[in-house]
Amino acid sequence: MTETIWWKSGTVYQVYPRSFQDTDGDGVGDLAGITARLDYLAWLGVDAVWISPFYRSPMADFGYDVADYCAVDPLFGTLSDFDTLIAEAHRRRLKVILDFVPNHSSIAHPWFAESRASRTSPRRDWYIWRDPAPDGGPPNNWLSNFGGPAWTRDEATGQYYYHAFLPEQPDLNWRNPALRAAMHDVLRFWLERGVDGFRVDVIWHLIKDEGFRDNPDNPDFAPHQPGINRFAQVYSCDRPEVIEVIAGLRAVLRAFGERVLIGEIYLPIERLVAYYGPDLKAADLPFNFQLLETPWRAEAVAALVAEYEAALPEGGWPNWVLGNHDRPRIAARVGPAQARVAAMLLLTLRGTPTLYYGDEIGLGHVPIPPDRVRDPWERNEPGHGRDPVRTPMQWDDGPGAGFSAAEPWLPLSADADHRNVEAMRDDPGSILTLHRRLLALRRDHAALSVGGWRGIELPPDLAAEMFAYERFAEGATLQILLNFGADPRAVPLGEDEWEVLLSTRPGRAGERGRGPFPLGPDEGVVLRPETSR
Ligand code: TEU
Repeated sequence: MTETIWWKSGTVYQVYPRSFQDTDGDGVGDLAGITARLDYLAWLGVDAVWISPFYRSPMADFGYDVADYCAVDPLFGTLSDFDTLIAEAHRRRLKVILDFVPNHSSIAHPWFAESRASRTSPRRDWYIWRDPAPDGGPPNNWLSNFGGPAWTRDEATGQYYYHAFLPEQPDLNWRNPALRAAMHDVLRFWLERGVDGFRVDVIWHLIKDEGFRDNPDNPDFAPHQPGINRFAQVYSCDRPEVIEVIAGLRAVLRAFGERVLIGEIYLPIERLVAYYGPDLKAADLPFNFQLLETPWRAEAVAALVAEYEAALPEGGWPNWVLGNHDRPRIAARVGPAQARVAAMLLLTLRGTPTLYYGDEIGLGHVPIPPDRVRDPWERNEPGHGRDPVRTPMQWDDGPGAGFSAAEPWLPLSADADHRNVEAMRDDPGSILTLHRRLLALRRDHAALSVGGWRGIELPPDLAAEMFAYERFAEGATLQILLNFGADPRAVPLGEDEWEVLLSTRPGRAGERGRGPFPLGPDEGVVLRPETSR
């Protein structure tokens, strides 16, 4: 029997709600805007939409600082807007995944106000408070991911609180059972409203070393890196006890049926796969960010895929990510020609793909003038800010690119007049059409959505610039050939007749032939051998 659980066979599309669609004319996207664009998502052919945080928040980190886990921030609308969104999504057979931010709250959360009020407050232990070091300084050497120390001293009680991110984002204490129970209730609140799963923010951070030991030096630290990399984060995160906490979250979800738990985890493969948990009882999909970190070279990507496939635990379902709201846009990293090859890679590898909004129209790096910088990380550590990857979706060539009637909160890309959905949707050569065809192909071929994967062995001269593999299910096999280079290649495939199901170059679908396959520069193809017709 072919596995058909939606989060295995489907594609996830990430929406950054500030930047998808504004309906109330304030230059910032909102929930009603997402609802208004659901027809687009259904047309595109994705299966689930993951929405970055829209909870009540002072927006110090644009919603990753939550002041009320069960309320919609007025900037984005109301709970009733949310109920409409989910009903309309489900009507179109789209699943809705929320962003759950359990590692830290906002400093404005009432829990923190109570916790900070006194050393004996019943909620004191819901956050992480420590006495100063003997010299009065921070309790240990842990650093903030956004620059500077991870400890802030609170004058009233003389202790420091820990924050892995901004001082406005105090870390919650997941060793405390009452905090855990309160957070489980938050999950139930949204599950009861019909959400289909959660992407859990920095899930590998939830538990810190019990002894708060100093992190060791990172011998590979280079000055161009963010300051956080000065130390290897072995004690501040990725502690073994976290797996049981994640299993607890997943158990809450499973009581509601087949809801998905996706964990945000920036760790190397050998550590990442531990997050499936014993008997696959922790994260359903530990986010695989390896494509964000691997150099865009055929051999490096081929080695990565083989390593990841080999490392997965028995029954653990793979997943792939090419972009998100924290990392450079794929089109900016690899250029427009290779961005098409990258789209084919993402949507033909084995495992659930997550597509970042705007990547389907090839949005690149949008320069942000100094007076428009919004990301606090850019202010703390210039050059590391994430505004350039969070700019508004471009829908048409009207004012504000159809995103907003007002000045958008971040600038549009300079080519918005032609890099937009309206201009690209009927263009057979556009990257948007390519995405739509790839998504349709995944739906039509079980080999692509749920089938197996194996690498195709290439002669060394081809392997340097090409990555090739097969996907197979129910007796059918498809071949995927990806040219990472700018030279044409003749790829030996045996004597069978081949048929092009889809190419990154328009106009080749349906082409048939025998003998070596003529692969163009920067071209990717999905082929069907005659034996699989
Ligand atoms: O990101 C966590 C995180 O580790 C990244 O910000 C990472 O530091 C960055 O990609 C550089 O490696 C999550 C959210 O995705 C991010 O937007 C939030 O700012 C952060 O957590 C705090 O909640």
